[in-house]
Amino acid sequence: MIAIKRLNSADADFATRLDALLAFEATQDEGIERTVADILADVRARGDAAVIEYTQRFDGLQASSMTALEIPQKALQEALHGLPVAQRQALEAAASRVRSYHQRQTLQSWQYEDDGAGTRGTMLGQKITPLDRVGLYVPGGKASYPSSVLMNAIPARVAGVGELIMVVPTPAGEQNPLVLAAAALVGVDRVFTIGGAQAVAALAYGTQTVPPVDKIVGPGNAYVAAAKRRVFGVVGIDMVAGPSEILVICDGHTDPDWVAMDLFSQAEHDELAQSLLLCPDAAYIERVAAALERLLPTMPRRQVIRAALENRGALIEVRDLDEACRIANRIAPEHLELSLEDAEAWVAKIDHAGAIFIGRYSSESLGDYCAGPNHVLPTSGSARFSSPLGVYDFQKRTSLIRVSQAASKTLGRIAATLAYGEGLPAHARSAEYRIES
Ligand code: HSO
Ligand code: ZN
Repeated sequence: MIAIKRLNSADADFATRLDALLAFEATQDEGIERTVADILADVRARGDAAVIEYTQRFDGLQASSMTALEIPQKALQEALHGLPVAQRQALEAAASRVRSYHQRQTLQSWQYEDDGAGTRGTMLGQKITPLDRVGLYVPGGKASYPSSVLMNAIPARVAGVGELIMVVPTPAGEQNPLVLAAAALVGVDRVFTIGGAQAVAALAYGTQTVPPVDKIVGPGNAYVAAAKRRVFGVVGIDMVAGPSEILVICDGHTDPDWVAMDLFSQAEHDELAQSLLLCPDAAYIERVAAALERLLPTMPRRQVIRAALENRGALIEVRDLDEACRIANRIAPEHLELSLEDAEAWVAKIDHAGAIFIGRYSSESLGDYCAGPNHVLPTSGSARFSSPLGVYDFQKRTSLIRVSQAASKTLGRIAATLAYGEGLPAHARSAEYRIES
């Protein structure tokens, strides 16, 4: 039996139990923080030599120089050409769909003439510029996802980022050919086989060999997350993502096996992943529960799935679909499936979710790979205030101000008055010089 929690929104303790289920704080481990601070300082001071030492210590990878830790372009191309045809085609199809979705996100520069009374001839605007250089962190080992290489690199490329530097740890030298092929496909400029806090430090501060970047994106373990948090300010970072989450709202008319497998799909990522079902039909919930039991033994990753379902999963009976939507908004899940009749009509009721999958055929797994939208999404309720990774994360906005002579007098009087009010007379005089001219 899978000990997945059962909740009912009609129970008196429902709110408390839901809160307990959602409580997830990426704990800041003292030990990790100290280790990471030391590594960052050391790489900042000693550059390549420190990165080489840590890579040997943590990944068991011997290198006489940083050059030995860089994968040449030729090897990336070979990885791409060496892929089985089906994988190559799938990767290309996914990349092209993700590209075409993200092209629609590009921000455009704009400007307007301010021709109000006394300000004629003034132009105001916003100029959009891509970041010069971005670092992409790709985790090593089992959490190394080629799809994440596409999801992080493509929006950067679409934004027009000048240079993309990827880091990927290869413990004991083991490289993932699909990851390298994805890097080649999206045109990553340089790839280093380094990881952990030392790789984040190298990207943030630069070393003799690794050029310093302006922003670091991509998922990583607790050390990488801590390092990203610490270098924030020196460089930009994307977000510090928590474990994957899926919330399915079902009306009780979808094949229960589909819903069970959708719950498994995120559960198989991580023992702390969260899979939730909201449904008004108690009998249907039992059918899903039975499907979970029957299908689990067939899953190669059943241990991770079981742990996730038992740790943070739940089957939740609700009064009706309206209530389900209210609870979904409270949860603000990373992924929300509306497995409903006339699903599109319910989208209006959802304000907080990273991505909404509309209708019974829109399985969340399609969004992970190839639907088009980004799979880097806000987790742990942060969809209340943040958005999927996108092209706009790789573009900056610069304000443009061109004041006409006439407007300098009109605006000068307003500015000078406020400046004297703030006790900043140099500001006031600077504005007044133009009035007096
Ligand atoms: N669901 C994950 C992304 C992913 N799934 C990659 C499969 N591969 C992020 O929420
Ligand atoms: Zn996934």
